[in-house]
Amino acid sequence: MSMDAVSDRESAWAQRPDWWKRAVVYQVYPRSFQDSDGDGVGDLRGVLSRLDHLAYLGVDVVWLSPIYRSPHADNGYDISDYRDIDPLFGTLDDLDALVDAAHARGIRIVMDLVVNHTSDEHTWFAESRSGRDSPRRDWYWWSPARPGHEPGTPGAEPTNWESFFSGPVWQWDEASGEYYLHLFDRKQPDLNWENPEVRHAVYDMMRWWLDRGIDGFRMDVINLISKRLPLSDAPERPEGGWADGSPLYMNGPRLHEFLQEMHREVFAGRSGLLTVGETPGVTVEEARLLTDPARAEVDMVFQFDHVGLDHGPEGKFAPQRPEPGALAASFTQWQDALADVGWNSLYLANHDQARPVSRFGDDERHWRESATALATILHLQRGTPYVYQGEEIGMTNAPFADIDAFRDVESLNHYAEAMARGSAPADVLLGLASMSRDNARTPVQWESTPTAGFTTGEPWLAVNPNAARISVAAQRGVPGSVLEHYRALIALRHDLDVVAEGTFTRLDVGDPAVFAFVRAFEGEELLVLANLSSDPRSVALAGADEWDAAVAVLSNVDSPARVSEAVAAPLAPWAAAVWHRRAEG
Ligand code: ISL
Repeated sequence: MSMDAVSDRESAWAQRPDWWKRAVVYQVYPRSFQDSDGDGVGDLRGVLSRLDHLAYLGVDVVWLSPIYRSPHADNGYDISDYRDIDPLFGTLDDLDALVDAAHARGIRIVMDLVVNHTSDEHTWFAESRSGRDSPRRDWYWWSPARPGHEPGTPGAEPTNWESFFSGPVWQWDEASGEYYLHLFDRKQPDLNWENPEVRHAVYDMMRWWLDRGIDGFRMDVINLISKRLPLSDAPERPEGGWADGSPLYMNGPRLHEFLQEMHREVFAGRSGLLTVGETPGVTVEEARLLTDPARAEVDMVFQFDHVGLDHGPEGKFAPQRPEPGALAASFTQWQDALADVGWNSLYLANHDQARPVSRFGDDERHWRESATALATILHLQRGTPYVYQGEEIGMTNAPFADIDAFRDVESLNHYAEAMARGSAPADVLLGLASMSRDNARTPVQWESTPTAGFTTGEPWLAVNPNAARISVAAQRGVPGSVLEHYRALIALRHDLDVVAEGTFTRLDVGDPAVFAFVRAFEGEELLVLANLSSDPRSVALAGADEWDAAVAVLSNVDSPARVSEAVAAPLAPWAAAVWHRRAEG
């Protein structure tokens, strides 16, 4: 293509309301990205200093995890002031400088929007808590004790729901004589979205940020904002204990109404933005409604099916290895479900998920191959891919051996509860080591030094010792490295319309562990073949020789350039290869 044609395409895409179909988003978890002042915690100036890495990678959008004022009970997902930056991360001026510098490189900045709950240290909550007649009392969920129970004693909680972070969702407030609801930690009280004043305060804050120049929002647990009323008990679990209240607070009756109102109040008349809802427990039916452009709710959502594949019957912290093939089947279901309406977010990693190369790949025997195979199948699906910091160099889980090594509130609460129940510490630690969110939060490995170039001080969470082997410095410019593979995948999305816009069709090649699919758009086709297992796998590809004129565009192993030859022998463990062709004429 000529340079003129390239820039025509660029500007045509830039005008489109669905520009994000061609975009790749990079998630920065600022606390662990880059420290600029030696306090051991990453900060905004640190992010600014690493923008060149993001430009090198080629990403279009950065999603910043929360940097607002916060007591950091949940690393910033507990906000005490929505209109200021936490001093740990810098100042509003630092943020403006970062936004300007990113924009100068053609990178948009999306902020995290955490409005299902605030911190208990937010002034809204302080006022709400100040007394039952406070004008802000019903900005949150307050409730008296269960009838017939002594307030503040076990069993007196208004409902029997279990918190995401262990224990009950209700906290007794002695001073005002009622309980408040917190689906997460007790320092994260839920806002009452039934109250229009709450909603309009949130919309006002969102407009304030957009006016400041940010380019959209990743909306934290946005499908929890509408609760089923009146709040009531969930069915008991057979084994007793706290019950799963999620059917009573997820995807509630007013969710779509609230999001449509938000869209009208905040996004209407603005362009070039990205909105993505984080929606645990979302079904394909709900996702179609949430992301149908005609309904004007959000551009896309994060669904959770594939990241639950390794949760065991006793939950996330008792994981089990999914069948090879489970991941491909789950992705295929979502590709098919959103084929005609809506849009997928494509992710394997974020700050809440243990590292995908350790969970779904093989970080011992086939580290490079499995990291690049997982990247290939993710980025070449139909949807918008998200790269989580460190994923682009194949960062792995960390060798956590002791409870003192963990920092995450979810892990610490889980451990405390398991100890109170009398579980064996070694068993609990094993579950945490493989599934704790802290696996995702170890500092980015920039260099092969003890603090990995992250800080000159003591890192808030230990650097993974494998920084000696796995780092940006060791991979940049090295052909075949994980980093260069990600760069190539991102470039493919920018260069080929079929990646951004093509339909998705899974091919049955006789083995569920082989993820084979075709993307097609206006006479252009892409074939992706990936062995998602640590064994060689045979491929029965009908009409393989019809692909022989196709060009091999990317592969993570040495493999024949022609499709028919590539499938003549079994695919090597975690081999992934991509071919492209255009129709004749
Ligand atoms: O990681 C999880 C627990 O295993 C998820 O259930 C997670 O809590 C859920 O996806 C919601 O996550 C979001 O909201 C939380 C915050 O702790 C997470 O970091 C955030 O991504 C509360 O704000």
